[in-house]
Amino acid sequence: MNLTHKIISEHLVDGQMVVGEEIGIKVDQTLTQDATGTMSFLQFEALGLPRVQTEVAVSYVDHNMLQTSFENADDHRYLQSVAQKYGVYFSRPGNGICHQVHLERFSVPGKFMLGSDSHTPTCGGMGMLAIGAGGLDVAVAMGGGPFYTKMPKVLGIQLKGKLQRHVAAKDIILEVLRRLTVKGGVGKVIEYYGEGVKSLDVYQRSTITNMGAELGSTTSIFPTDEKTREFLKRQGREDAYQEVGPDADATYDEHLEIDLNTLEPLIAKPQSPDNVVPVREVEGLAVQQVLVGSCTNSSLKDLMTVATYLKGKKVHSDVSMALSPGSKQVFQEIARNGALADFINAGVRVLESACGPCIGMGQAPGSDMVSLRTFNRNFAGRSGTKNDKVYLCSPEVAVASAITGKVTDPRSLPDLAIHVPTEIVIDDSMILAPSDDPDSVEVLRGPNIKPVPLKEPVTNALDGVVLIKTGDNVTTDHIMPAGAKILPLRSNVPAISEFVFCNVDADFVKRAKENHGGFIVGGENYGQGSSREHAALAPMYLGVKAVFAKNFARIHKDNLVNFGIVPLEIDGSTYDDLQQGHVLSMEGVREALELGSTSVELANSSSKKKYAAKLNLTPRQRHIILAGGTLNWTRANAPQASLA
Ligand code: MIC
Ligand code: SF4
Repeated sequence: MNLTHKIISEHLVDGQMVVGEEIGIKVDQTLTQDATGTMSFLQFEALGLPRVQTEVAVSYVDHNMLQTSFENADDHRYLQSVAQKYGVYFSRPGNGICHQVHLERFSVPGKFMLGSDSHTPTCGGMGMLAIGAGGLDVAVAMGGGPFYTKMPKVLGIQLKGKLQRHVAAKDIILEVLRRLTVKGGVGKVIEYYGEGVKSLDVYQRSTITNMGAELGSTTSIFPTDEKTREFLKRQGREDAYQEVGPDADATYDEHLEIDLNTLEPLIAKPQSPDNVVPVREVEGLAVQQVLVGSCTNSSLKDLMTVATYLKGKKVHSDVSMALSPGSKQVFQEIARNGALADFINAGVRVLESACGPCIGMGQAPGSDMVSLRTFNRNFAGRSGTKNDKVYLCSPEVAVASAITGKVTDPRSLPDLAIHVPTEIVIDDSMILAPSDDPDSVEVLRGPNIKPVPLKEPVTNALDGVVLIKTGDNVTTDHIMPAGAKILPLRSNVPAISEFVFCNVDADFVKRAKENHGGFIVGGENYGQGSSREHAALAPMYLGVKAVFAKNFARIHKDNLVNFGIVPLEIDGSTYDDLQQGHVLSMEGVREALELGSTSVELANSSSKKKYAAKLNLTPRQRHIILAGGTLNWTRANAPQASLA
């Protein structure tokens, strides 16, 4: 067996491990963050359970950190009180980015984690099977319910050789993205193996598993070894170590090989993480912003690398450089060992330990400015600036370019030793344990927190107009943007709904309201990117009844089902034919869902054509849509003490 199969088989509570069939997996740990967490905890409360049921549940505050008005601070207070009451650890704002902190303080090899953030796979660098999902799936998991998904294929990536000077772990995942594209990982777990693994430490492995999310994959995972033990030892958690890995004769459904010896520094050009070219192809391009941080590249090692090359130098006068350390631990270490002074001396703008600019919370680049970021996503407008020019690269490329003011191949840097401290101070004072006396805890809600809207069960006939037709690879950032203006509204669905598709089509919301809802038509990989369920919840609130797409990204499809919107697959010619404003109708939708039919007839009264739309849903998903969404279905089907 490969490692993925081993962990799934140890956690399997429902179904058969046959590719494409639905399986239920027991959840050991959950992770939530504030931007998805308020909704997730409101949903958990709606389930009516007294306490979370998983071994570990942690609630982080790292996304909504700008407090330009009362909303975010109110949400933080709600999250802190609800965590105290229901048995959840609470990582306070300032303690760091959820994935980095979880890797350092909670990750355990061989365990299964579900997180309400698409970069949950970061902990795959620790030999965990860690999958991102919508907040509602995580709420159900906190209640003890299994996580349901289709049994993925396992793509084995064999790493050969060793990275050469100034070539980074980031270049490995950029190379995978270059080869597979943003849809190449759909339906697959990516498992790394081979002799090249040994040379990578846990930070490097986690950069790779983190950005594996950009492939659309279910998750990514590495085996554990002495490097993992060393990492845990530094964290004072050596007893959590367990050797996990594939059998010597393990097989994979698909296979790829990467020769680390021949890999060179790479960069993803705007506006997609798979738009990857060698750095030398864009070398010399003037750069106006360099940002180091995000859950991909903000570890102690990354920051020490950047600090080492910045020491005694100044950031180029045309460049604004900023840094957001991945965790308080990392921040504290660079302060203790003097690297922070090197950043300050060089002219770096030091931000707090949080997602920050990665989710458009500040540092939006100016008009036509080139921004180089060590982050994982450069989707259009995500930085907060329309028509942005965001390039994704390694910390080595970032620092080399910050000094010269133009995109620079880091192999021109000298060879300096990078000292990563081995003795680190462990201080968990920013992680609050849950209360021993839950009855005494009052859950505090501010006026920004509105109840979760529920949907009526789906009707037998669905009709309406096509409200929008999109192209391929539309991201949840297109559907439901984030950023400093919109993110504070995550716990207020009526308010956030006003921004659906706002950067793509300013009239979408008006049209949806005038038509009392309707349909969305999408291309391939519809809804890729983040796990934000607001990309389903807000359209549902506006009356969207069904989405027709060539195919869907995994998490977004699950989120549509969770909120009772019917996802239907259409072929290329149907897609070509359907246009915005067309009036569509489907008869017998409930019957089709009840009988398990795989197709319904879609009539287009504008073009007078009829098509077949495919219902590619598991029996469980059909029941959920029939019930009007997961909350209704779970409440009707699970005993109240636990959802197990
Ligand atoms: C992201 O990187 O897009 C986010 C913000 O972390 C999202 C979660 C969210 O939208 O709250 C993700 O990756 O799931
Ligand atoms: Fe935060 Fe960016 Fe990571 Fe998402 S990708 S969790 S916004 S740092």
